Amino acid sequence: MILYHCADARSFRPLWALEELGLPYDLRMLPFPPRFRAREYLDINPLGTIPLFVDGETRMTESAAIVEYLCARHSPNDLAVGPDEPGFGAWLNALHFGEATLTFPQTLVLRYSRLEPAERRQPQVAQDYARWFLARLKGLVAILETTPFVAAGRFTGGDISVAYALLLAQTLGLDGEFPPIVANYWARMQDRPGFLAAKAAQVRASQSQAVDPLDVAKL
Ligand SMILES: N[C@@H](CCC(=O)N[C@@H](CS)C(=O)NCC(=O)O)C(=O)O
Repeated sequence: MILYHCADARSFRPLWALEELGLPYDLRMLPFPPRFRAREYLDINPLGTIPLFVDGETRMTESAAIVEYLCARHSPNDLAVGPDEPGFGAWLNALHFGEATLTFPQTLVLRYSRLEPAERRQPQVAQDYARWFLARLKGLVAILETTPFVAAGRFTGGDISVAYALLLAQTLGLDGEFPPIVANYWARMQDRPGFLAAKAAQVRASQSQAVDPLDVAKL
């Protein structure tokens, strides 16, 4: 399995899943954003986005779908929730909630507060979408008030999808506004050996491949 990755970008979701599952993989680091800083990447992924995940004939570019694929295939009754389990709907919802509801608004914050050249930045847009993201955390608070994980009462790929959005929020400096129950969940997620192993793997791979990750936190 090959994973094309930029440090702490959405490709961190499949990287974390690979580490939780203890699977062998080839991690190919790219500078961010690859569309501009690694033009040759467009030859293998015309979208220019990361992740790109390759497993034999399978090619995938949606981070939450790759997490679902890996968990369903390699850990159907543990990191994935089966269709016969009561938490099945909650797990699918969490996989999508993490990306569509919690990550998407933050991409506008990233773009209009950091990525665009100074004259194109839009502080009002960045501020509005930061608020939007923080308001959407109410959905996570409601879940965590009844259970320590987002589905099935155990750690699953759904937690990887949701907690990645919290990692991005930390990068953007929004974590100080997490409600206490979310801050506690985020601390628990960061303590997981799989999370720490994924963090270490991206540092090692950046160094050995001599890729300057241009971590978004440094922009
Ligand atoms: N919905 C996709 C989004 C992929 C995506 O937009 N990735 C971002 C990084 S977090 C990217 O590659 N941005 C650089 C660009 O758009 O050029 C997913 O969840 O993987």
